[in-house]
Amino acid sequence: MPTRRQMRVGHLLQQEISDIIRTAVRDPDLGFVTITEVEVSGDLARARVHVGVMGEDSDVRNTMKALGRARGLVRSELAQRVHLKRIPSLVFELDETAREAQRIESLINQFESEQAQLGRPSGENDQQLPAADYQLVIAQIAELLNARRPTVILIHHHPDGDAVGSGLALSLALEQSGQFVPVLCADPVPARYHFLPETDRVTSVVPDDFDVAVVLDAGDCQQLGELAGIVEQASVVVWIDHHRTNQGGGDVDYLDTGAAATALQVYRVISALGAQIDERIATCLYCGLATDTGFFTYENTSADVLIAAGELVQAGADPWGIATEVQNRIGPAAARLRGRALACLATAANGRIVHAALTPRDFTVAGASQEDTEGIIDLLKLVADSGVQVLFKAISHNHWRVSLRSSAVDVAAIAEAFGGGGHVPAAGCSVPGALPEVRAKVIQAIEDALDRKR
Ligand SMILES: [Mn+2]
Repeated sequence: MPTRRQMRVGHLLQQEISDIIRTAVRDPDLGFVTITEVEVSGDLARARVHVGVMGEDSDVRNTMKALGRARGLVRSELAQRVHLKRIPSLVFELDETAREAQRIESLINQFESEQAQLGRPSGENDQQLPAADYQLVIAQIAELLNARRPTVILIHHHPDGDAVGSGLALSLALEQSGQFVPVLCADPVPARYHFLPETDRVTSVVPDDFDVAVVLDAGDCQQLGELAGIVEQASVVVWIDHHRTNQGGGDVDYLDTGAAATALQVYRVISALGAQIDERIATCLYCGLATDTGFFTYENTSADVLIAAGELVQAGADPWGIATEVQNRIGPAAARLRGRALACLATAANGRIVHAALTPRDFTVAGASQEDTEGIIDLLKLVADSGVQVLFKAISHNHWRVSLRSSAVDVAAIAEAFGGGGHVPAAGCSVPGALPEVRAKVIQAIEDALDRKR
């Protein structure tokens, strides 16, 4: 058992060595290193520095060699930074558990996505990794972002409160260490989120030079719309997402289907960065949490979510103000569109399916656009005993965007069958064809799913 003094010195060395490697070691062979632990001998003369290294085997070998070469430099830097009688000799050791954890996580992700493809309804039996198992990947992301390489953040097209809030929060946090990081999005920020700080950082203009891309809240590249190609251009891709259909694809994937919002994951990353959660960051993260949980009413509203929301309110987020901005801001066109959706509401499967459609004519008469459809699907939930809600929104007479909600069946699996995706209780897809056919096909798929449930 190490003494308390050994542990204290070990912890101090861990912090300082991480910082020295990040800021003072300029060896081009050095990859992404995370100092996982420093063990100090009883006489404080020797220290074993355990390191996790990201990447291929060759990256790991080169990095370990570079660390060996840097030993003298690290010790002399330490001598200037820490007040110890003598600086312990250092041995860098590869922490295989770190690589093992990464491997296991990717296996689990693969398993989950295979389950998703099989269309298996997942509910209470879903294998969910406890938050502790993500600590390593969170630390790796923090390490990478603290290295201050030119970075861009990418969020999904048709951005929602979680995408915009997560993107801006991370950009604001990175600004604290002097980095300006734009939030790239194929579409503009909807008006209801204009109250968030620095929304002009959300842009579709891609900077000439960047090295790292952080993808947030997008289930796959297609979700990035016209900016999908950016992922290929980055030398390192970090993917942070909570969609069950996400199959990974970044160099570092932090995929947590148990997280109610990407904002919750970004909150953990920002905390690991050592950034201060100020009022602006708290507002952005709270907005993400609130919008992805239907203002803390959907089934994904866990204790974790409420605890995080409480912390964010303590840090300055204003729940009433945010709810007012996001929810009570529909214009007359959106209100008319809601009316048209409710007026044509119909049911199927003995009332268990509630559906409505917005035709091109509905949009024209209401003077509304696609953006005005947000929230309409939630109105369909008002109908008692409806297990599944479906909204058909015209892209054209022969192409329909379909939103699905359910507390009874796995709508992500249904959406996937039509080439879409999403979460178990909330998903979407777009289906070509005339409305009667599209509606019949989708409702049949839901009825089949309901039958299988019986
Ligand atoms: Mn989300």
